[in-house]
Amino acid sequence: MTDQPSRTVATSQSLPLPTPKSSDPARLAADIVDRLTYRIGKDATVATQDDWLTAVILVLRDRVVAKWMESTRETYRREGKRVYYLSLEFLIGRLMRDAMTNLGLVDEMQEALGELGVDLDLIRQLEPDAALGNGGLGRLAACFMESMASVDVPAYGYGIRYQNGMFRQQIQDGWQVELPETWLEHGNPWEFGRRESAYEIGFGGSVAVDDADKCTWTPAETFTAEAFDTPIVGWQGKRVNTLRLWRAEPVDPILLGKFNAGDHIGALRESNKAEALSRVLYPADETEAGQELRLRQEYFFSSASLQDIIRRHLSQFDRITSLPDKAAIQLNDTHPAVGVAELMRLLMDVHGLDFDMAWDITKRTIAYTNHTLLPEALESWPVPLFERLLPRHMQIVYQINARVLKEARATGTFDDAQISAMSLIDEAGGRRVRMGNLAFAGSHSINGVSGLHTELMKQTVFHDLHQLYPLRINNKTNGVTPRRWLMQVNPALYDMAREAAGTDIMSDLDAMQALDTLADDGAAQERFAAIKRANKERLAALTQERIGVSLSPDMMFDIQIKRIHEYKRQLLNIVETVALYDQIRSHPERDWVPRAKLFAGKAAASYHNAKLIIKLIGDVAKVVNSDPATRDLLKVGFLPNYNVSLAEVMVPAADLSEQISTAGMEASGTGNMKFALNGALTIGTLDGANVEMREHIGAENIVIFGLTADEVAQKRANGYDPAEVIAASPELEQALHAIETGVFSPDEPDRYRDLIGGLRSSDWFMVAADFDAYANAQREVDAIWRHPARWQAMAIRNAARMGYFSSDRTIRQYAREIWNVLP
Ligand code: 26Q
Repeated sequence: MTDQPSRTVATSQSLPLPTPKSSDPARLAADIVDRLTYRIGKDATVATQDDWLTAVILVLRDRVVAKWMESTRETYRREGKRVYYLSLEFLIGRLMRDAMTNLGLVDEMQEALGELGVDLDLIRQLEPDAALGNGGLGRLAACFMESMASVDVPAYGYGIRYQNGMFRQQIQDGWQVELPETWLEHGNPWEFGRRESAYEIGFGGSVAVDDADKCTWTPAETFTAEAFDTPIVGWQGKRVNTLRLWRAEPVDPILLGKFNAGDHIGALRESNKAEALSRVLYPADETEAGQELRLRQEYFFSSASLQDIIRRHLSQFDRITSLPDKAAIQLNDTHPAVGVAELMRLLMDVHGLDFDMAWDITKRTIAYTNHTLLPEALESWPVPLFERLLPRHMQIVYQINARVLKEARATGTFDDAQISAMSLIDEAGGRRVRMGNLAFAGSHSINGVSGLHTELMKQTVFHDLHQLYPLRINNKTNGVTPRRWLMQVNPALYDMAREAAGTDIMSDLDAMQALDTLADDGAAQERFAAIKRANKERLAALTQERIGVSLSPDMMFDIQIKRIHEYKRQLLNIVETVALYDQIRSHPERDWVPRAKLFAGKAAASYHNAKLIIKLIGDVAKVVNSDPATRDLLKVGFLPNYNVSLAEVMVPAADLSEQISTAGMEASGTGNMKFALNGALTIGTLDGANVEMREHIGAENIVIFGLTADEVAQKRANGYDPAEVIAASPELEQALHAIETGVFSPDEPDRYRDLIGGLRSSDWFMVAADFDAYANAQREVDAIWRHPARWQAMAIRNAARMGYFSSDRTIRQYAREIWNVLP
C-alpha cells in the first residue's frame, strides 16, 4: 500500500475508505466476467483457463484492497510501530487459495465459478508457484508474513522480485538438471507496481571527507530500485500487510545520449547490468556461493528497503531519532547484514547524526535471526571486494569494529584469541568481513530458531560475542501457519479437529488438543484413517502420473522431503532402504510391513554429493521397484521438482516423517512440524525443533534415535573411526558393499565408490555411526504399524499437540520480546 509517500499529492486522512466489495456469489460471478472482458480483453466464450485464473485473482485482489487501505491508515492514525522483515527469500507458493480461505470466500467462489462453468480446482493448479526462496528460511518468511497479518502486527516484508526464482528441477536419466523458473511469464495479477516508490542504489566510486569530517560517497554506478507490492491477507481478513519486492532498473532506462549516438549495444549494457541485480535467486542453501553479484543483491535490497523505511518514518514523524520507537527491523539471517552499515551511513552521511547517536539508533532498531551453524553457510566477504563495491561501508565496518573491540578490551576479561574471534574482520587466510559478527554487533537481539540451536549458537559461532553481550541472544522456536499447513492442505482433518474443539482452531491452534481425548476412540480413529487414506490415494495418483510408480494406500507412506544435503542424511535413509531390501529378500517368510519410501528435494547445482545422492535414490528405485520378490512390500520413489505445491500434496499423505539430520546441524526444521500437524509420526534425531516436538507430543508418541548433539561433538573431537562401526554391523556392511560395487549401477559400477568411500573413511555426518540405531528405530515403527489402533492413536495425538508450533505463537513472541509491538 502506498502510505503517505513523499512523491504523491498529499491527501487527507479523512477521505472515505473504499466500500468493501460484495461477496455474494452472483456478484462475484459478474465481477469475474467483468475483469475477463475489460481487464483481459477476452470474450468468455474464448477465454483460456489461464484467463479465468487471472480474472479470479483480480476479483479476489479487489476484495483485499479496502482492508489493505484500512490497515495502513489505522497504523498511521495510531502512530503505531511497524515491523520490517528483511529477507532475500519469500517462498510464498500459490496465493489464490490463501486469499480465498483467509477472506472466507471459498464456498462463494466455488458457487460463482460453478455458475460460469469454470472448475476452481483446475484453475488453481495453473497458478504459478512463487518460488522466491530455497527452502526453510524462505518458507519461514512466508509463514511469518501470513501470521503477522493474522495476529494484527503492522508489517512489511522486503525482498527482491526475482525474475527467475528457484530453478525447476528435471530428472534426466536419474540426474538432476536445472531449468530456469519463469513464474512471471503470464504476468503477476497479485502485484501492484509502484513506480513512484523508487530509490537510487550506488556501487563503487569514492568517498570524500569535508572539514567537519562529514563523509560523502560518490558511487561510480547507480541503479534504481522499483517497488512491487503484494497484499498479504491475515486470517479472516483481519489485517492486510504488504510484501514489497524490489526490481532493479537502469537509472536512465534508454540512455538516450548513447542510443542517439548510435551506440545501441553500449546503451543496452547498462540496462543488462541493472537487470542482473534482480534476475535470479541464488539457488544455494547451506552451501557457499560467495559471488560478487550476491553481495550486490544483498546491498541493493537492503539499501532500497532502508531508504524506504526512513522515508516512511520521516513522512509521519518529524525526527529521525525516534526511529527505534516506530520501526523494528528484523534481518532474516545475515543476507541483509550489510544493512547495518547502510543504516549507519544513511543516519550519519545523509541525516547528519554523529557516530554514537547513529550507532545507538541502529542497535535499537535492528534485530537478527540466525538460521545455521554450518561453517560453509556463514557468510563472509573478501575485504578487497567489499571495499571496491562499498567503499563507504567498509570504512563504517572498521569504525564499528573498533568500537566493539574497544568494549571487549575494556572488560579486561578476553585474551587475544577471543578478541580476534569477536572481530568483524577474519584475519586468517585472506581478510574477510564476517557478516554474522556485523549483524550481531548491530543488533539488540540475536535469536536462534529452536532451543537447541540457540544454545549451540552460544557455545560455538557466537561464543565470545555472547560473553561480551550476554543479554542479546534469545530463542524463538519456529512455527508454521496452520491456515495453509492444515486447513488448506487437509480440509477433512481440519473439519474433524474443528468439530472436536467447537471453536476457531485457526485463531488458536492450542484448541486442537480437543482431539487428544478422541485419540483412543474407535470411531475417531476410523475417521482419521479414512482421511489419511484419501490423502494417500491422491498422492499415489500423482506418483503414478509423474514417475510411473504405483503405490498402494495400504503401504506405510514414509516420506523425506527437503533440500538434499549431506547433513540432512537422505543417504542414511536410502542405505537403510537397501538394507531392508536385502532383509526382505533373505527372509521373505517374515511379516514385513509394506512401505513406500518417498523422496523429493533439490540439490544446489554445484553440490556434487547431493546430486549423486539423488542419482542413487533413482538407481535403488529402479532395482527395487522391478523386483518381484519385494513387489508389494517395498517401493522407492523420487518425485521431481519439489516445491511448496508438491509439499501440499505430500505432507497430508505421510504416515511417517523422516527428520534424521546429524544432531546439532539442523537449526530447527519446519517440515517436521507440518507433518506432525497432519498426523504423521516422526522418526528423528534429537536435533533442531524435534527436541521440543518430543516435549509437546510426548516421548511415547515420537520415535527418536541416534547420537545427541553432544555425542556427535565428542565423537568428532575424539577421532571417530567409521570403519570400526561398519565392521560391527553386517547389515550396514552388506548394504554399503552392494552400493559401492555397482549392484544398483551396473552401467557404471564405480559411480558410488567415492561417496561410500567417504562414509568408510571419515563419515563427517555420522551416517555409519547412527545406522544401527536408525534401522532399529525403523523396526520399532514397523511394530507400531502392526497395531493400527495404536498407530492411529499416536498419529491423532501428534496432530492434537502441535498447537505450540503455530507461527502465530512464534510471531507473538517476536512481537513482545524483540519488536516491542503489542498485537
Ligand atoms: C548464503 C550465501 C550465498 C548464497 C546463498 C546463501 C544461503 C541461502 C539460503 C545460505 C543459507 C540459506 C538458507 C538457509 C535455510 O533455509 N536454513 C533453514 O532455516 C529454517 C528456518 O529457520 C530452519 O528450520 C532450518 O533448520 C534451516 O536449515
